[in-house]
Amino acid sequence: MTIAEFLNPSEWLTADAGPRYVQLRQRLTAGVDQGVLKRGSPLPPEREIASLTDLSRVTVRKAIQALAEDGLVIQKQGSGSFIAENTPKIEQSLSRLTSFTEDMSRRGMVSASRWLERGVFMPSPDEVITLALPSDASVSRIARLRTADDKPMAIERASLPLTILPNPLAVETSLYSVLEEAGFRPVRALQKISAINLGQADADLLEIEPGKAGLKIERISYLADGRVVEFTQSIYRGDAYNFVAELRLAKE
Ligand code: 16G
Repeated sequence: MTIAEFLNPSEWLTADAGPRYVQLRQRLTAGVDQGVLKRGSPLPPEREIASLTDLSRVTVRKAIQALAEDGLVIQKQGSGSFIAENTPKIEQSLSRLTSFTEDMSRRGMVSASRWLERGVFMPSPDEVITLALPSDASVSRIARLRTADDKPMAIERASLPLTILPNPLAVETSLYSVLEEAGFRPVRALQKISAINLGQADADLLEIEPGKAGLKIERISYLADGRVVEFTQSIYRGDAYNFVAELRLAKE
C-alpha cells in the first residue's frame, strides 16, 4: 500500500472519534507499525500530509509534534522530520490521571488484560488502613497482567471498597470506565514510585529475566469529596516505561 492510499481520510478519519490531530497521530503510528512508513526514513512533508488527508497544516503540525513527544518522530533542524529507528519507550505523564486503557489507546495501541485475581475478599491490614474500611467490611480486588499490543507491560493489583465497586466481576476491560459509569471516577491520586529488581514470579508474567529492573508503583485515588476509590499496587517493566513529570517553579 502506498502512503497516499494509507493516508486517504475516507479510510480512517471520522467525525466522532475524537480530535482530528489525535486520529492522524494514531494513523501515522499505525503506518509505522504496518511498515507503510519505514523506520529511519523521512516523514512526508507537512504540506503533503495536509493535502493527502484534507486536514489543515495546523492539525498536521500538531500531530507531528505529538509523535515527536512520543519519540516516534525525530525533528531535525533544516532537514524535516524522520521516523525513529527504534521503538520508543512508552512515556507516561505523571500529572494526568488516566487509565491504562486510555494511555494505550492514545498511543494507538490495543490494551488487554489477563486476569490474575478478581473477587471479594477479607481485607489485609494495609487495605483496611488505606481504604479506611469499617472493621467488618470486605474488599473488592482485581489483579491483572496488562498488555499493550500483546506485549506484557505491567502487573496491577487494585483494591477498592465494596461501596465503590460492589461487584468486581463487572470489570471486563477498563476499571476506570466502570467507575465512571457508577459516578466514582477518581479526580485526584497520589502515586509512589520505586525501583525494584523483579522476582521470579513477576518476571515470568512480564516475560523478562528475573533480576531485571522494574518499577513498583502504588496509586491511591480519591473522589472529589475525599473518599478513597482505589489502592493499586503495580509492577511495570523497567524497559518499557518512562514516567515523565512536569515541574514548575512554585509561586509563593
Ligand atoms: C492505571 C493506574 C491504575 C488504574 C488503572 C485503570 C498507574 C500506575 N496505574 O494503570 O491505578 O487502576 O490505570 O486502568 O498508572 P483501566 O481503566 O484500563 O482498567
